[in-house]
Amino acid sequence: MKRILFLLLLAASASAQSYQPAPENLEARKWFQDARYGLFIHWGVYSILGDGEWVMNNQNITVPVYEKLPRFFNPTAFDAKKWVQVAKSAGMKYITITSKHHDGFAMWHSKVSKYNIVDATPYGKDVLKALADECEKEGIKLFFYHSHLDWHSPDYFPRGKTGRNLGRPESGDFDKYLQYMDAQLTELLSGQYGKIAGIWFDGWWDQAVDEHEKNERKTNIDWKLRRTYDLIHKLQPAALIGNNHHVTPFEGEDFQMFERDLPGQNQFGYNTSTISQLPLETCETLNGAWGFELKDQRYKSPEQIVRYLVNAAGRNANLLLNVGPMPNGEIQPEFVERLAAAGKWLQANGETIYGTRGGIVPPQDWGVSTRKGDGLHYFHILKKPATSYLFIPNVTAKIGSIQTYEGKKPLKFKQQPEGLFVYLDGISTDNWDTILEVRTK
Ligand code: FHN
Repeated sequence: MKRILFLLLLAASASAQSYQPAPENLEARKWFQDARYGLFIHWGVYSILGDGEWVMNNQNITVPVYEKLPRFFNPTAFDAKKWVQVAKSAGMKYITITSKHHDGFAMWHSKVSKYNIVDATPYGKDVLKALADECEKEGIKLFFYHSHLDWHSPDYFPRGKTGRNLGRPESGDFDKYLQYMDAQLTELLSGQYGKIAGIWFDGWWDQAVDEHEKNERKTNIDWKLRRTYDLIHKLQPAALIGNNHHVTPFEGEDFQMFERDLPGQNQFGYNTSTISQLPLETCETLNGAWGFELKDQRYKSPEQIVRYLVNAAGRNANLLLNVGPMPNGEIQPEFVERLAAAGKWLQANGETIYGTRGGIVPPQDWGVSTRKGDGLHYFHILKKPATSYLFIPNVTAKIGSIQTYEGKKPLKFKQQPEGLFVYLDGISTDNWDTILEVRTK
């Protein structure tokens, strides 16, 4: 506890200054952008109920009743090796797993609360530790998703928009809650879990001021975010901080995320923020749910997965694709098969995705482009164009050659002041993604 207080003090004095990412942090940002594809895992005791990770709030399950769940949580089929292999054969380079979701349950052996997988379940093992060790062995980087919002802690008070009918007293010490959160993060970042690629925060929005719904209970909350961010960077300077607060990034954050939308889109009302200069990531579900939902059959096809990934890369963003493992610890076969099929596509075409940045051509009706270094570009035709050629306006870079990525068939093109014409004669554009390899002079 002394060490934590000392680190908090250090972090507090750093908070006054503007954030200067450490060299290793800048290096990690580059790695992150090169990686382009990660596996999101929402897993907790809620999986037992097969009704998603919001079940506690949605069914108004009070704290003492919800606390029975850990007693049934015995995921004997959990195998970190298998999980990491699922990510690897999908072509993913990192895993982001829920260390604590909104239900407040710690999926590691926390020393500051008994409400954790080792002390409160018959399983009694630290799954994050097993996963961290396996990731390290297999060269997969590991992020922790950590919820600011907590439906279990009595000190999470004043409450936000959610978790209001869970039987907690109408009092609490928010500062104490923040210290508890920082103490838990310190546990995760103090080396026992190795080098952590980053912390993926969520739940800040629970108490954020909503312009459309002015509400006094949501004001005057100081989350002391800089204190927490500085603490993280102090413990592990390379750890990337992202916060799914649905607004423009705050000082101290290292990447920006978009939930269930490509950067620039806002289908669900979450993503009203501007696109920053930070590395970008979009997260999406493989079926319709984050945590395990027994009845959810809305699986995305391998083709949809590939197109989403390509669309993200073309907008300079990573894709973090989610699975919600079952309460026995297995990732359901419907997920595994689809991920592996999309992974096959990546084996053949990954070069046009990994290590790329958003391309010289902004997203078009027919698809997107990615860029590798300065002279090499990929045009990804995701939708059969209406004409036998592509017309791309405002291409200022001087095009040297264009050929198909598969089979290296040279294509005719014409560059005029109004734009670039690429003639597609003799090539099929009916594929998941028809890739053209373009060199600029
Ligand atoms: O409430 C969460 C939800 O459960 C899930 O974790 C997603 C993942 O992006 N984020 C929140 C909603 O913004």
